[in-house]
Amino acid sequence: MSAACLIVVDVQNDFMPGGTLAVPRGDEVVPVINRIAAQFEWIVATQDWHPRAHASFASSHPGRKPFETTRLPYGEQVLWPDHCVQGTAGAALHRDLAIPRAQLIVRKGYRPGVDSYSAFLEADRSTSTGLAAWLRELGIGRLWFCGLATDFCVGWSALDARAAGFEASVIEDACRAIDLDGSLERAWRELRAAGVARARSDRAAP
Ligand code: VGL
Ligand code: ZN
Repeated sequence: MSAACLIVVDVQNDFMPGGTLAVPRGDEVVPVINRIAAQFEWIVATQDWHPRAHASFASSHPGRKPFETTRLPYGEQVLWPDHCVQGTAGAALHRDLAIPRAQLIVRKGYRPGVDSYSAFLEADRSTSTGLAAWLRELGIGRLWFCGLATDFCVGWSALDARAAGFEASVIEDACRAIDLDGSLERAWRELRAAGVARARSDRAAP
């Protein structure tokens, strides 16, 4: 049987209560993830990692406000408050996140004009982060997803994982959602349709 890997998505200060793009109760995932991570041999973390004035920031579009949408060359884009700017304290992983054995950190969204919710494919839907090939090279076939936010970076990553041929589960109580205009319900519907399992942390084990 193929190996399993825990994918810890965007557990960063700007997504925590008090951060610039706070996910409600986002900090509650930290102790849950720490508990799960102790059981996994393979762990990957992701970090949203935007340059200043990134195209996904409302502040880069005069007259536009956070949480509105706009069209970029690759399609529809939600405009966010400035968040996870490269090298800032807001972009750092939460200080209590305890995943010392994580082997790889994937940074995404670092091209000025392209967002990337997914850990696998950027929002242009064609530029690869290289993660799928890295996992395959190591014989990893089963992925468990946790972190922030369920309906954006976690959900998109799990969908792309399935599309790339991995088994994928989202650990519901190790995630929290932004829930913008029904995005959480939509995400769960798409995840189920794609064959992504919905799991609880007490059952999450490699
Ligand atoms: C995320 C919105 C913008 C996420 C990242 O981590 O879910 N959401 N950038
Ligand atoms: Zn972002």
